[in-house]
Amino acid sequence: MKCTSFPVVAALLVLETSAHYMFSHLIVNQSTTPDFKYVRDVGEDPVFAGTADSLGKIAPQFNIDSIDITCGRSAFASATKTQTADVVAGSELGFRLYDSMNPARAYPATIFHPGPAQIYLSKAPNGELENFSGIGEEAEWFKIASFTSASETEWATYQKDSVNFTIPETTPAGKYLLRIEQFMPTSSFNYTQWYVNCAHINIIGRGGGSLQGYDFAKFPGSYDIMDPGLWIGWAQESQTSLSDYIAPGPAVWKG
Ligand SMILES: [Cu+2]
Repeated sequence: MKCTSFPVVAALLVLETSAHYMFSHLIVNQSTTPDFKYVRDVGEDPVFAGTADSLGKIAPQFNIDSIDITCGRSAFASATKTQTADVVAGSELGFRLYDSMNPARAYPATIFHPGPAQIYLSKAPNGELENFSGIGEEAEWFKIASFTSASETEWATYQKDSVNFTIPETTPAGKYLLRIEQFMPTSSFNYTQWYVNCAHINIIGRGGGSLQGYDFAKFPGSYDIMDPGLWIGWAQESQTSLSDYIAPGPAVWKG
């Protein structure tokens, strides 16, 4: 399914929005926490502003050079009202899609667009998450999980309602932005759809892992639309094996 950034045909628009989603729930200790309790709330795509069922919030982004690609649309505006979840290093966390607990909702809460999902951490300077946008020089993002292909023809997270991963056991203790990105690479130039959200977490643990020499990412900044991991025919129409897919960004840090 293709996505248009402008509502050219109303019928198409309805179909397309049925496929969108956002990661509003953090999963901690195997429980799904409330919408936007630990995840920064986001603004609406103006095209869908004021529509029911948060269509404006779940609408994808297309511009990898936008500051909204860091944590979602206008997410920094929610920094002071986002709570911080205590998390023990070595434990499993997850992001769950908006309203996946309500099966009565008109659209399916699954990762409907085929593509990879990746998880990043960036430590808040001075432990002040409320003052940390995750954007610019002070943000040093390192990748802790990358979900690409499950087989030659299937993406690992396709049609799942959550993405689960482990915080490396030796991650230095402290307050972090935890970022999820899921996107649909396309063969149409600069048409990759992005779903991005960030949670506030306080990592507790013995630490000891070294990030010295790690090639930190910047959002925006590190991703290039010319990267074959973003702009290719890897989506469903592709004949190429997904096993050959290489995700953008630095290596996964294992602690
Ligand atoms: Cu779409």
